[in-house]
Amino acid sequence: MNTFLKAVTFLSAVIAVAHGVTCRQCPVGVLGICLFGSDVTCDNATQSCYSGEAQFNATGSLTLHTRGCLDSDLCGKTLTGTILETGRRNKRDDRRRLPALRGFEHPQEKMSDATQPKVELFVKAGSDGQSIGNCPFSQRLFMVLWLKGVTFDVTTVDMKRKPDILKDLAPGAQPPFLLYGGEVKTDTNKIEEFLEDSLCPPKYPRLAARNPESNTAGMDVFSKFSAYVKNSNPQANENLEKGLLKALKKLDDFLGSPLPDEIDENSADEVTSSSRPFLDGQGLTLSDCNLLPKLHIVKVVCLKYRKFSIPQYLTNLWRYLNAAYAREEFASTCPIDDEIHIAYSCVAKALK
Ligand SMILES: N[C@@H](CCC(=O)N[C@@H](CS)C(=O)NCC(=O)O)C(=O)O
Repeated sequence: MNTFLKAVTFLSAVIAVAHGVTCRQCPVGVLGICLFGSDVTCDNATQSCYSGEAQFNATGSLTLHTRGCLDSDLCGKTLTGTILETGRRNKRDDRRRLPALRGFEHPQEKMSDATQPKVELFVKAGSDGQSIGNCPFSQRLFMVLWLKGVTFDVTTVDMKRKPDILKDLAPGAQPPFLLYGGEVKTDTNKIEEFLEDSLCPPKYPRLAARNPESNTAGMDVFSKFSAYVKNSNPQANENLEKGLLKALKKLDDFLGSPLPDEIDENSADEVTSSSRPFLDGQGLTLSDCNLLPKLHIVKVVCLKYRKFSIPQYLTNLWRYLNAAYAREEFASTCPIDDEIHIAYSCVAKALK
C-alpha cells in the first residue's frame, strides 16, 4: 500500500500529421480499458498522436495504456519515472486507488514535480465499495482538482466498512476529504477555497466565477427536488413538481440572460440574450462544479422515480447540460446511474 512504483513508458507515434492533429486521448487506462477517454486536438504542429504503455516492475500484472499528443521528437523513446501508486487493491485495505489522474498526460514534461505537494482526494465509494459513489460534494472537489490540472490521486472510501484510514486521518469525517502534503482537510467549502488559493495563477487556472450571481444560480433546485421526490402524497405531487419546474425555469432564465461582461456598452446593438455554455461564461468555474453534480442527480432520480424529465423547452438549461456532459471533468466524474438509483431507493417515496 502507498508504494510508489517505477513505471517504464514506451512511447510510439501512431499517426504523424503536420498540423492540427486530433488524437484520442486517454490520460489513464488500465489493462487496455480507457478510463477517461476523449478527443483532443494537439496544439503544436510538431505533435503526433502517441500510444504508450507502462508496465510496473513491482506488480507485473498492472499494465497501463495511455494515449494523447506527443512532440514527435519523443517518439520511440522510453521514459522512466515515478508516476503513480498501485491500482491493485490490498485485501485489508478498504480503499481502492484510482491511478493518478493526468500523470501521463504530458509525458514530455518532468514526470514528478518536487514543488507540488502530494494531493489525494478521498471520495465516497459506490455500493460495490470500489467505484465512485453518489456524493455531489465528492464530485465537486474531483472536478475542481481535475480543472486545476494538478496531479492527484483519487481514493474511494467504503463507508460501510468504516475504514481505518478514516479513523486515523479524519475521525468522524464523511467523504470527501483531502490530503494535501500530509495535511487532512474535511470541510468541502473550505477545501474548495483552499485549493483556489493554493493552486493559483500563473501555474494553475483561476476557477472562481467572476459574477457573484453565478454562485447562487440554481441554488433552490436541489431543495425543490428533494421535497418533490420525498413526498408520498399523490395530492401534493403536482404542486411539488411545479415548485421544481419553477426553480429549473429560474436557472434557465439566468443561463439565457447576458452576464455584465457579455453586454458591450459601446455597441449600438442591445444584447438581450446569452448563449454561453456555462454559468459564468465560456469556461467551467467553481459555480459549475457545485451545481452540475446536483443537476445530474435531479435528472437521473426524477426520471427513475417520477418519470419526470427536464422539459426540452428549457433550452438554455439543456445547452448548459449538453456542454457539461461533453466535458470529461464532469462526465467522467459522475457516478453511474445505478449508483444514484440505489442511493435514492429509500429516499424517493412511492406516491400512495
Ligand atoms: N465532508 C462534507 C460532508 C460530506 C457528506 O455529507 N458526505 C455524504 C455524502 S455526499 C456522506 O458521506 N454521507 C454518509 C454516507 O453516505 O454514508 C462537509 O462537511 O463538507
